[in-house]
Amino acid sequence: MTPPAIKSGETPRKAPKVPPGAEISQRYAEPQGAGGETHQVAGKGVATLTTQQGIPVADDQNSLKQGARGPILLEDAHYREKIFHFDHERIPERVVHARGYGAHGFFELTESLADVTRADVLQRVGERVPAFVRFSTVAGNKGSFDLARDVRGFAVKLYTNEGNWDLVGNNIPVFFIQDPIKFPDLVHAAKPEPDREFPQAQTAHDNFWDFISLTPESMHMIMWTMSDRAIPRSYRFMEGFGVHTFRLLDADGNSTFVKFHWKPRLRLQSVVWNEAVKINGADPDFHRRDLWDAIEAGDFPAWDLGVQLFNQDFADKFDFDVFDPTKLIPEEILPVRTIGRLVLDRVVDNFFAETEQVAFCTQNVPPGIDFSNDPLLQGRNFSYLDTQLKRLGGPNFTHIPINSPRCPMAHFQQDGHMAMRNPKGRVNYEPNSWGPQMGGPREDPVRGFRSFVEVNGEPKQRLRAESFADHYSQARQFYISQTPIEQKHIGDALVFELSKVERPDIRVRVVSHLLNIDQELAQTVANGLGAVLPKPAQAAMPTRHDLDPSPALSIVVNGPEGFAGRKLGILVTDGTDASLFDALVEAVTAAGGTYEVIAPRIGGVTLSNGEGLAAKHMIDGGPSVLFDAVAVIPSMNGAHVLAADAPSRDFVSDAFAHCKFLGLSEGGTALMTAAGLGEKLDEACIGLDAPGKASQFIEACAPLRFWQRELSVDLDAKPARPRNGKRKSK
Ligand code: HDE
Repeated sequence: MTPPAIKSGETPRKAPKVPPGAEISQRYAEPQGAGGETHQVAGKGVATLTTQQGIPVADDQNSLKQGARGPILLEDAHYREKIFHFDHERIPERVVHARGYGAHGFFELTESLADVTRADVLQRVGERVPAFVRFSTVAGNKGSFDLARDVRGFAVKLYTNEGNWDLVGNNIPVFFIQDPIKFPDLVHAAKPEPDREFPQAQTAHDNFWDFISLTPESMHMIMWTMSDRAIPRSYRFMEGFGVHTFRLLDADGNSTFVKFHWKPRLRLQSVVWNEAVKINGADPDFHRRDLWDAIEAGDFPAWDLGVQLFNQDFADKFDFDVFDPTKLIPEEILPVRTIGRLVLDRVVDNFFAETEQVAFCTQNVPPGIDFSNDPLLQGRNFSYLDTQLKRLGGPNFTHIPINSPRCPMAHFQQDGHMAMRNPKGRVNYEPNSWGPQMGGPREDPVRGFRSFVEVNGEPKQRLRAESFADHYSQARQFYISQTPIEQKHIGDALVFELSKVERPDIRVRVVSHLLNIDQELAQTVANGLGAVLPKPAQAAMPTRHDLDPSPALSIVVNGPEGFAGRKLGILVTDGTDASLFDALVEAVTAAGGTYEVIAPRIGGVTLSNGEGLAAKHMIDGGPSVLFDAVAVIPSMNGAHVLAADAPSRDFVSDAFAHCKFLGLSEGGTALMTAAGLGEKLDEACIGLDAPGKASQFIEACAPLRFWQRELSVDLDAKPARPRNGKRKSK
């Protein structure tokens, strides 16, 4: 008898594309042992192991000794080289943005900006240039977890025909500080405290909030980092922003100001804080795994590139200084124009060679793009080159393939550590008189990079512009642009973070700033801390209450429209209804989503029709926090077994607490009852036993979450406040 078929426990993968250049790395990827052998020596089809100098190695298992039990000999050059190299494998991690993950792709222009810039990459619709993107968290070290409450880096390198364009942005459109001289203080305060070296990857500690409470300009950014923007579901569901105002220059040197936006095709999605805390334990690599899996499955993440273009006249009339990086320009005032798309379609061959060694520099802009006087941008333009020298160990980091421009390069720079391509020929200086053939490259006043010509007769001084002095109005605008549930999350986050602060005076000082943003928020946080409401902080400028809410700033308003790009967890046991399982798989696949099977044992289960079903996770390793929605479809017998198992009860109670949509078989409902939720089932707990219910369930999962539930189960929940209504000041 042939054994029953075993179904896969997850969405089947499409065959990964073979990336260009892969043949090179495959030399190293060839299997060293075939047919179950554990050790193989070189021979037909198997490469010979060599030292770095190319000397063939006879024995890589034993060092050279004087007798089998004698001392190791210094003459063992292979051992010496191997250990020497290993000892030097690390380079310094990035001071900030140490934990990150990158992928390759391309940028394609969909609307020409030829009328405002001469940048070659922004001229011809349909043309593509290669891209490399690195996403990151800011505060944590290289080995920290992905779902820290933090800003996410969104650094894009476009290999254009006129050199590399590095748009080194974040997933939040504003920043903490206005002057780069404060950056070391900000980062020191956010990182682990220097004596004890904790907490890791967290801003929930005294030093961070002490600095923030003494730096009112950070309040707008704080509203963002305390919002769900700081705990994204995936890089794929995250916006990116160039943050600063840049300039576009045409051939005559005329300037148009520009702000850059990356808009995810999958729209916006975040997780909730309690979920983030648990994801960090269950899968610290949640975001990098998500990106890798999506690309490997052929479900390529994509973003639209949008621009906000404006002239000096707009800048003069706008409510805030466009050079102030703590301010944004609401999309409702200046719409975002889509001009291109970014697609990530290839994972790296090697993490270190590409993601770790990639060196972004804000000062890398092609002709036709230029900087504004945003002081933070000016400060960054100095810092990034400096940082690369330290990290990559010398001035030749553009010789590393990931950093190398893909367009022709010609200059007279030479030598230095690890030089790979010194200029050829006799001449290494200019001007020279060796003529066009031998004399090497020459400047090109037409094609070359030219800066915006600006007359600035100002005195040299250490001053902050008066026009940067309003620290609260846009913080308030962000807050009133959020839906009630998002406002609640901001309050919850502030209470959580400040409850980890040991000094009461620091906690109260933060509340004094919140009073300048929103009275109710300040009261909520004070209540949450058990503190008495202080006096408002002294403000350099009074908070404006006349700014309209900007719906573009809400994640919930801009959430997914379906289940595409999202993941369903399906909890099964022996005896699970095979046709229900098939119907769920069909519905989730049709919606563009993926699924993973969770079972009591990794070996899988036998479905009601006798077919085997492999599991992706054993229940203890596949908690519901890893999924956007869950279908709980054990058989009745299976449900009785799961009812006695704490991780199985947690699976449903966490999904319920995190406001997820739950699809339930009869057995699933029994498990809910065992978890104490039998009385609480609501309209987002959807029975699946009737025909057609599986696809209805997947359709129902389209919104981010069933937020009404949180308002009814969380003790801190506040009554909803109308979002679009402008609130009167109190
Ligand atoms: Fe960075 N930043 N930064 N930063 N930043 C670095 O450069 C710095 C700022 C951002 O994936 C470092 O290569 C200064 C704003 C990203 O490799 C360093 C200031 C924004 C990345 C540095 C800022 C960013 C970095 C550390 C204030 C959003 C990761 C390693 C003047 C627009 C890039 C490195 C990657 C990395 C300096 C502020 C984004 C030390 C001095 C504002 C996404 O050079």
